[in-house]
Order: sequence, then C-alpha cells, then structure tokens
Amino acid sequence: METTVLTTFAKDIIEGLSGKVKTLPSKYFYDEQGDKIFQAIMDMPEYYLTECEFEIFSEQKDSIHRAFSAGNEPFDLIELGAGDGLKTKILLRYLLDQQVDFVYYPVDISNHILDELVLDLKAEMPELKVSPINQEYFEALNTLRNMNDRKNIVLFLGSNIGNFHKFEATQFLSKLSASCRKNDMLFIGIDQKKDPRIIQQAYDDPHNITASFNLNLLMRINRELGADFNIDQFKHYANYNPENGEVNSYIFSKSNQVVKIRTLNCEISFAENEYIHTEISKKYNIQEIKHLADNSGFKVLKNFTDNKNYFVDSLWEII
Ligand code: AVJ
Repeated sequence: METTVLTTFAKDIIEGLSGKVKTLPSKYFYDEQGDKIFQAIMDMPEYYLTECEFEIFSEQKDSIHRAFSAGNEPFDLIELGAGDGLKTKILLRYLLDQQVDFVYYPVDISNHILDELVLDLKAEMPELKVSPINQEYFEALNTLRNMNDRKNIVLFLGSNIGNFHKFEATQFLSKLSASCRKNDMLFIGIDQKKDPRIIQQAYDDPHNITASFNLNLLMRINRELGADFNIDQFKHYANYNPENGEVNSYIFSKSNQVVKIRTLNCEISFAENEYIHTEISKKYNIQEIKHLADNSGFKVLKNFTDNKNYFVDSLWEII
C-alpha cells in the first residue's frame, strides 16, 4: 500500500470538508494570490478599517508615543503578523525622527513576507534597527524574553483579533499576557460595532473583491491539492449579526455537485445551498473591550479612536 505524508494544510482541509457542517480555517486565505486580493480589499472604500487605523496612527502618533514611554522608559516594538506594515511605518518614522532608540521586531510565520518587509524598511529607513523573527507568535515572545532587556510593546493591529470567537480571543490574549513580562504593553487594533449596513458592506462589497478573496480558498485547494472545484458553481455570502457582533463568511454551493481532490484521493459532495463556513470577523464596543482586557490579565490604559469612532487602537498594560 502506498502511504502519503500529508501536510498540515492537507489535513486541515480534509478535516474541515469531511464534517457534517463544512468549515475551512481563515488563516489559509493568505497564499500569494490571497495576499494580493487582501491588498485590494484594504484599498477599497467599503473596507473602512484600514483607513480608520491609518488615521489613528497619522493623527495621534505623538500621544501614542507618549503613552508608550510614560516615565521615559525605553522600549522595543514587537509586531505580531507584520503584513505590509503600512500603518506601523508611520509610527516607526515618527519614533526615528524623535531620536527614540528602539528595535523593531516583526514576527510572521511567512519568511517571504518578512524578507519583503525587511528589504522595504531597509530602503525606506536605513537608520531603523529591525530584527525579523520567523516564528509562531508565542515562540517569538519566548525568544524575545531572553533576548532583550527593554520593555516590549506588542503590536497586534488591523482587527486580527476579530478572527476569534469571544472565548477564543480571551484564551489567546490570556496566553499572550502570560508570555509577557510585568511592565510590557499590548497595543491592539479592534473594529467597533457600528451601523450594521456599514459593516455588512465592508464584507459584501459591490466590486466582488471580498467574494474573490473568499473563493480563492477553493482555488488554492485546486492549485495545491489538485482539486477540481468549479468556482462558478460556488458563491460568497457574508452576514453581520448585531446580536453577537460577528460577521460570518461562507461559501455556498449553487448546485448538487461532487468535487474531487486528486492528491488526497477523495471526493466531497455538496448539496445545493450547502455551505462552507470560512471566517468570523468579530466587532466589539468599548465596554466589551474593557471586559476582554480584564478577563485576560490586562488593563486598558488608553483608547485611541478615529474621528468617526469606527475603530480603536487600545493600549493595555499587564496586571
Ligand atoms: C485581516 C482578519 C482583519 O476580518 O476584517 C477582510 C480579513 N476578511 N475581508 C477582517 C477580511 C474579509 C480581515 N482581517
């Protein structure tokens, strides 16, 4: 008998598609194609999150800096899931101009993303001390704990926390606070609850960019596992529920159909209107953010919001 060693990706896909209710992990959106489509999402006006967080960084960089270094204590910055660092760059530039002595540690599991970011930063800010860490988040925090002796300010921006359900977010943040030293801080970007139509539009845009982002997950399975998903036979559906603050995203099957995954030697059948759950993007209000902090070993120091009060970058200390 032939045995094949399955990648984690293959295992997660087969597991997600074999259950009674089909699900796929949202972390698999971000292959090279997905990164590009996500850039296009961030560029469209309906996806207000990017602009709002950008505004907070641009207009409040001086008070953010003051809050970071209360008592003039030196600090280093460590960014979880660094991405293209557009908003972080504003802060980095500002700190350099203020002659602040610090190291920037971007953390990402994608070596490719880190290499690009470092090249970019070296070109744009040659005086910046940047030290990439190609590890999982918690590994990286452990590495850092034994490496630097300054206070760490952990950046977790862009509402990435929204991909967790509330209880998972509390678990994740508790683990984060436990991996930090006593006077470290967390600067976390969170999308706020607001007019439901504004949220709905951000995840179900008229340009169908979010649809192609969601459906790229099936294309990725075609590319990497030799599956034969016919994209025309599936559609994107996203729904904001104001009762729990979650946007849930799905891929719906337009017909009864069977999909083959060649390299896994299996077939998956879909009934018409059967769906795959692909993502949650949770929204919080200011009081819920306080609870989130209190329940995970932190205390809210200061909230920085944009002019429309759509988004918040919240600065937390360890208790
Ligand atoms: C990158 C997880 C913050 O949930 O808002 C954008 C991803 N999904 N449009 C989000 C996403 C659909 C995004 N995060």
